[in-house]
Amino acid sequence: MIVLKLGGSLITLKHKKFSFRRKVMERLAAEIGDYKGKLIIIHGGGSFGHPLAYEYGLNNGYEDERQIDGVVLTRLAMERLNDKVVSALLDSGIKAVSLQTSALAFCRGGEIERLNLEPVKRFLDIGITPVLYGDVVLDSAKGFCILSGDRIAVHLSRTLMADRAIMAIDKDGIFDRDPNITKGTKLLAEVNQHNYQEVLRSLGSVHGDVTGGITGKLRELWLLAEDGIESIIVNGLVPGRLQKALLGQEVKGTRIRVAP
Ligand code: IP8
Repeated sequence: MIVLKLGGSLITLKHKKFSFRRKVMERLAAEIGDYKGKLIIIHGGGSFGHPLAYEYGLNNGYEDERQIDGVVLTRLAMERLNDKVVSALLDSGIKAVSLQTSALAFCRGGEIERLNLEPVKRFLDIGITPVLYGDVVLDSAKGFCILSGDRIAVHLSRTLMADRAIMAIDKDGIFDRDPNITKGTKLLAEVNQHNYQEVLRSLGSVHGDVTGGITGKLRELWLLAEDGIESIIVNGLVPGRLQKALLGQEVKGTRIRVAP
């Protein structure tokens, strides 16, 4: 079984509120359709979830009642994005079903406390691809929090013992330094126990994403690697890369694993 995360910046235009990249999603759906094994798909929030979550300070948890508008609007925006993703998958012949993440997942202090795996497993068992997404969820310490799609992908990969995880984003992978700031950066083919700390240091903190951007992603994936599950980050904007990754073929990207 493969866990696939479709990044929010890949399927939406991150800096234009509520802009879905329909053509990109249609092509990705066609590439996904070529993989015939069991699959769980999770997608991020992009310009549907992040601007609202940021505007209402949702990741700080419950501070004042004005945030409640933010909670309901963010939930609605994520439902709308999810509907577009699932519709594109169905149009491409993938038997996919949406699972409302905020009804399955509960957090404590931003960490997953409980995630009801039952629907995920049972849909998989009957040959249906469950689709979850980064969402605003209830938090027993903070009231609510933003649960990132990356964290869900890692949690599901670990608890359901995925063969591997694939993160499709809008970049080629992880670079030796932040390519948004520095010129002449080099793509890292692999992050392993020998370079992990150094890569983390050189990336620093990335702004504009309430769930931590590429640094947050790498931290999550490293935890997974330590549990023996390999992941790969590939550029979903380049036709064919996601398909190759799904089929287990050699592909440009960054692998995250504990090297033998
Ligand atoms: O884009 C966050 O999920 P992510 C979802 O995977 C929201 O970090 C609601 C901002």
